[in-house]
Amino acid sequence: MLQEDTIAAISTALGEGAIAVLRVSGPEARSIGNRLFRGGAGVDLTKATPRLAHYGAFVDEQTNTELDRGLATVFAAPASYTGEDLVEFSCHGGVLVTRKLYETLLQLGCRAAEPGEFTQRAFLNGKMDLTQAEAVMDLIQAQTSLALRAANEQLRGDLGTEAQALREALIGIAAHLEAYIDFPEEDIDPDSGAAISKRLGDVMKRLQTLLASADRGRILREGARAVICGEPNVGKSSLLNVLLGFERAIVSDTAGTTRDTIEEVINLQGIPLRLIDTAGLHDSSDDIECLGMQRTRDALATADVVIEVIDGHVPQHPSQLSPSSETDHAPTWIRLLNKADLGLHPEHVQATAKDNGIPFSCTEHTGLEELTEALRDALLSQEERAQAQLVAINARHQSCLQRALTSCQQAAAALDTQTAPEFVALDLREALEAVGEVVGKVDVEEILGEIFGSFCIGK
Ligand SMILES: Nc1nc2c(ncn2[C@@H]2O[C@H](COP(=O)(O)OP(=O)(O)O)[C@@H](O)[C@H]2O)c(=O)[nH]1
Ligand SMILES: [Mg+2]
Repeated sequence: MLQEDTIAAISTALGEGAIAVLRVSGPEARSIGNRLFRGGAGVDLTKATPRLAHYGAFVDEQTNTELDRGLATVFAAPASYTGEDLVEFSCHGGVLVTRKLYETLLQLGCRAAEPGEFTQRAFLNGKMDLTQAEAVMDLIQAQTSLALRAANEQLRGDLGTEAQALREALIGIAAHLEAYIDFPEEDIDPDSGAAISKRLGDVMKRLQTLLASADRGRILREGARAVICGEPNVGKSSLLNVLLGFERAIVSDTAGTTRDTIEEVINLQGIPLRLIDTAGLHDSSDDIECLGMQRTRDALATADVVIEVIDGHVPQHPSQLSPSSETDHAPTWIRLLNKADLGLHPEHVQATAKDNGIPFSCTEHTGLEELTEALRDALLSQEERAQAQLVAINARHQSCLQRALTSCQQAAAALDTQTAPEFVALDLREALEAVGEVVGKVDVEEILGEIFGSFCIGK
């Protein structure tokens, strides 16, 4: 499925740097590239040895002026990133020189590549499945080592392999059913029915395991949301600064200093964590403060974890907050008894005895390890962190897999109630399509044609 036009792009970030890389891919890549590049020792890119860096000059053909000198590397189809003929040019990393080379390539007949088009071609030419193409982006955008590891595993094909295995299992089940559809007067005999149910149950379990990684996927890709809340002056902004390692928020003993939410991302031992400092919650008639408090409540509604800061030095006021009233999705709730350096009030000492609060001090940094551990536990379980595999699905995979699971559940229910095998087969077909979408199996119809060709649904 090779593409007809030849595309070009500047593949490195535009700015001053030691080198920049331009890429050309498509049927004319070598011939167009050869018109830009005058290889030393008479190297001709249309015939040059692939995967070898050739040194030469980049020349504007029309004016015969040299634009720069650098390297050209040819990758011959299908052994290239895109699966097509591909040439990579490395030039000096100046903004102007890079642009000039790029414009020259366009003048010579290349089309400007769309965002992601090289990877799209790699997918269309069967170099990678859709999950791997997505992983390329995840890898580029990864902010922490865990996110990077997850992206690498997906790029290696771990998720694609599992989706492929699930497809094969579903195809097997469909084939098993086929016999009964060929002989419509026969009911599925109980033994076969049980065997099919068991295989279907196994597929559903594996779908559920994948679906359970959706939260982890979102956290690794977008960062978990940790909302710092509590009454005014308890040390919320101080906590943000301690966790960030620099003075980001204004700390003051004047209540109501933080009026808007402040967001900063930190790397919590591999987990990207979006820290959100909020305006203190208390009764106030100040309009701006009330708006700030509304933002606090909005932030709480989408929190993965809530860090409630309490002034541990004084007895606790009746709380304005409670885990159930603020959110409908029950984030992990961590209570920090701050200002422990001033001495904890006896009431809070009791709370710590019941494990209901971590003694903490922003001024002396005590309790930091306990807080870090609690946050890590809240976001990724011990097991997840230690897991050899870190498959973590994204929102698109989640929607496909959820549809697949629903269809499997319907198929299982149909089997239980001994509905005609055609209906079970229909549900399986839907499940198969949904799993196929995960890897971008565009030829689902073909495979289905093979299996379902002998079916006459609706007779
Ligand atoms: N002694 C002591 N004072 C603290 C601690 N944390 C914050 N403070 C002080 O408490 C006041 C309010 O702090 P701030 O972070 O602005 O509180 P916020 O209103 O909850 O954001 C400031 O004067 C801080 O210096 C702590 O752990 N120990
Ligand atoms: Mg504050």
